[in-house]
Amino acid sequence: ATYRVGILGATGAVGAEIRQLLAERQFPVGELRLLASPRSAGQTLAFAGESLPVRPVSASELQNLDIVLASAGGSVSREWAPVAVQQGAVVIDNSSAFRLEPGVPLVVPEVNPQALQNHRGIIANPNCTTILLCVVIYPLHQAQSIQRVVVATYQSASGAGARAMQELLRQTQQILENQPATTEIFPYPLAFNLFPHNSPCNDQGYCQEELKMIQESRKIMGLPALRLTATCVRVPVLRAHSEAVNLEFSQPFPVAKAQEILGNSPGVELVENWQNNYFPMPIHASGKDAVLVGRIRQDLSHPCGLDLWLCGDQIRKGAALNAVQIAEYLIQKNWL
Ligand code: 2RA
Repeated sequence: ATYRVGILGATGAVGAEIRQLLAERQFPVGELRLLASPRSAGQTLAFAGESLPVRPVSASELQNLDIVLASAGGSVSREWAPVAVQQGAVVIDNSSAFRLEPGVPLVVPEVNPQALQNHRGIIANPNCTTILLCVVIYPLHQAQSIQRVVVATYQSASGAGARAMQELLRQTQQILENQPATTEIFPYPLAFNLFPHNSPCNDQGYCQEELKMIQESRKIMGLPALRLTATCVRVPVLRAHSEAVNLEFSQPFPVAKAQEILGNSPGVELVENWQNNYFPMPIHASGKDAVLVGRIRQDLSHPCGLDLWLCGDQIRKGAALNAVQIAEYLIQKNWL
């Protein structure tokens, strides 16, 4: 069987990665329709040896599709995902619009694929930082319940889109030429700098990005009372996020056991060489499917604590790959 697939947000970094992954993974595409907001439509993009037009999204353009992979921002998803579902498509949405809604599965295929069975047309792809975290900590949680998570993120420019990556490159050039770094996407210069994630803060001083990690991790892992705190930071890296993670268990968790588990977990690659001080780096995680994990060590401040470090491609596993894997799973289980 083949499927009529729509990419909504086809001109963005994640949309481009989805198109590439559909080809790379030989997804059974019968028809590919490229859609974007009216301001982004008009160009043509290549797929399977053809040049396909990027059309402005509309109700009629969303007819006769089986799967829509959406990554065009929350407002576009809120407006058009229900229209696509009403017309018979299953929508896998990368925006935050529906992630916490009851009845909308929020899924990392390596963690909670069974949640897909009860979808009602819309499936939410989690935030990139949450996907990378859950892929790594869930296998450890299955071995011994996690009591608390403390995570600090080092987030690449790509999380703010393709234009943000261009901004980092431009600012770097400007600074090397002794020019002032100009800002359009980010509120502050990112080149040779870093800043706490600039999503809006609530009255407890947590920004939206940090709240996403807390709320989404709880929903994905089915742990509504999970104690998790996060500090999200934007760093001058192009397309891979890194995260420093501290886990607290109720019993000591042997490092060797954690390394053995993670070395055999789906979607995870152990990169751990203490002698040579060789650990996961964004330059090595970029372009890879796997989340790289290393620096796994006993927390010296707590007998039941474990520290680890991870890097994962924000555009790929953090967004596009996770969404395509969800679509593959739906097909495999005939849950479309
Ligand atoms: C960011 N995770 O990195 C958010 C959105 N992709 O800004």
